[in-house]
Amino acid sequence: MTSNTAISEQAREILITNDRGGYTVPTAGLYPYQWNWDSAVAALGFAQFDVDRAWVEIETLFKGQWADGMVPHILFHKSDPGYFPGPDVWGCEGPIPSSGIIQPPIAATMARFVWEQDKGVGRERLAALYPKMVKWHNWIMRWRLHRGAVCTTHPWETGRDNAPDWDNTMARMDASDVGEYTRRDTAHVNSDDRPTKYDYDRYIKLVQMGRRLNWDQAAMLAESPFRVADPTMTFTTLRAARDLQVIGEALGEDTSGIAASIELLVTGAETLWNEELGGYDSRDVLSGEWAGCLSNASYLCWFAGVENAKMLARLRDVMTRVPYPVPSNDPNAESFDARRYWRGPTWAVVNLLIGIGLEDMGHKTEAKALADKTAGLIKEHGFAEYFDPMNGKAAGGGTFTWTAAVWLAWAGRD
Ligand code: 9WN
Repeated sequence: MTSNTAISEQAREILITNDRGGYTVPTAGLYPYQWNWDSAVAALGFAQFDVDRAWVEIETLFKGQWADGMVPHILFHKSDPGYFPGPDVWGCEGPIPSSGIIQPPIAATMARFVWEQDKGVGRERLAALYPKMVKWHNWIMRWRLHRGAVCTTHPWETGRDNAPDWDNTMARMDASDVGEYTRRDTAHVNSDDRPTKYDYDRYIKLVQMGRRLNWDQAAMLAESPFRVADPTMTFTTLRAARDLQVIGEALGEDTSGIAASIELLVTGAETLWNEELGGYDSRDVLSGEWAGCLSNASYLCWFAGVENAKMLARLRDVMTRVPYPVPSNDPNAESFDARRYWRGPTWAVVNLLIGIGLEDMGHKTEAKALADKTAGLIKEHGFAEYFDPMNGKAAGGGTFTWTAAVWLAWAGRD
């Protein structure tokens, strides 16, 4: 059995190898660019052995911030034909070629952790980032809110691409005119582990619409058939607001605007409670329909500082019933698929966020159990993109940046 020290050495090596100079790629080949939430987690990983490099990761991400405050989900620093859709398909005009959508805003939370790692050195770097992070937060509050919950305008925004949460909404979309295109993901990994063509047609259709509307938020709001209030966006935005408040106060800033955001988001989070499901769910704001999905994002309530006894009971149950928790979809659901991306597999990165929340909210036993189970998964099956929750087998891409970071910062800690 490989020792924890040797695994930590491998994890550091992955971060260093995936470093492209100021930013890391999630994994070579499959994802050759800088992804927003992957990068925030990479920063947390780097902070365990190179705090300066951790700051650089977040600073590079914010170099891609648009004038209106939006921070894109992908920054295409150097064009690479290995990924589709690339910069030519998105047609965006930010300071760095990019996509036109966002991802879960966990950068502020990770920046806070990096700063806490070394407050002396970090203060100046944090102070420079703070107004940019607030600007992005305000952009989300301006463009993505529905009854205080945060909406996603594309499945890719949530980072949970093919989660069953979007099935009803996607079924109402007509993508018959999307045209020919060549996917690149299935050239890198097994197509059974990836979203289907049906899903991809709709992903691309939404990109084509955004481009036609020049990525104008008001126009997209009026025209897009895809607008879903979801637990990932809502809980991570609420968490970011709480961290921005702490950071702002430490820097001596006026945080009253952030306090107002927190209040609104707390009420918004409760609009995601589906009593019939007995869990936090996604709701289509255009049709008013519940998705009826208990996902790993449902368990991000504690990450957002939201307590819920029913969710805690569910978590305890899933942790005993499922050999390698937390699955991205309820194993009892009809849509459950143990290997297909966000329709069943366990993601170490979401376990990290759930674990941080549990720890913060005083659920130490559950937090420790989840960290240990995640560590076991990585020890047995490597730094995979995600894992089969039933047998633990690795799936998707390998030598994954965020899985390495999860090991260093949380699961593999003594
Ligand atoms: C689209 C990079 C990203 C993650 C997402 C994950 C996957 C991209 C894709 O990879 O999404 O953004 O092409 O499948 O779903 O969470 O950030 O690791």
